[in-house]
Amino acid sequence: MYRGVLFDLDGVIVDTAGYHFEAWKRLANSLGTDFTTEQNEQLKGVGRVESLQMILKWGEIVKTEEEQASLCIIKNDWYLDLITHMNESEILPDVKKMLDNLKDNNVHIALGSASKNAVTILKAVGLIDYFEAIIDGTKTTRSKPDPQTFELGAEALGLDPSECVVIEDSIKGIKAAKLGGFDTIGIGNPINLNASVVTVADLTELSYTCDDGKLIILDK
Ligand code: B16
Ligand code: MG
Repeated sequence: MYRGVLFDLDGVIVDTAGYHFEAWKRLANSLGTDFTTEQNEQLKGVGRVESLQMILKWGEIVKTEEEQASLCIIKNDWYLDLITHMNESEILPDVKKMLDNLKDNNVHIALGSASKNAVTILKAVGLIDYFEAIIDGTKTTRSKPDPQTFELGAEALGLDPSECVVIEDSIKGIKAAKLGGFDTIGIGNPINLNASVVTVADLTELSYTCDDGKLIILDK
């Protein structure tokens, strides 16, 4: 049982992978290279600069640090154009139900995301008020699979990692949580996300109950 839940954002609360793909592909094409959906999969949970560096490496393109910084700004401007149209219809199935359940039962809730756009997205879909703590790419110095994101999340909730569970869709995120001593709920393919307490396709498949400030996972 857990007193706190740390949610990843992209792929758990909303599916922004398609928007990231559109913006990265446009950037890759402008640099004379391509970017595939398979490559996009590998960028899940990976921070912005590191994602750009992977795309440049795949395209065998060399850019200075300054050039990389401007390319990240261009990509993010395109990405922001796409996500400003987001609304609550884009919240993934049963996410709101779970947040309501946790809140009504005094289970602590935090966000643990690599995204620097997390607050914009949570506001756009109307979920920001559920989160007691938001640890995003603006607050961390080390990216997943380093456990810092989740360690800061537990600390902000005043809990020990052993009292929290992390909900994640990326291999790097699951690894980060494990390294930090957290249990995990994997969202997606069980082959990719092993070592979780349970892995489900989405939150509609998760059996749980909340009682007296605690989340209890059923059917594991
Ligand atoms: P931004 P998560 C991650 O979010 C995404 O999975 C990843 O594809 C993205 O590159 C990263 O955020 C940085 O996002 O460009 O918005 O700062 O899954 O950790 O919530
Ligand atoms: Mg994710």
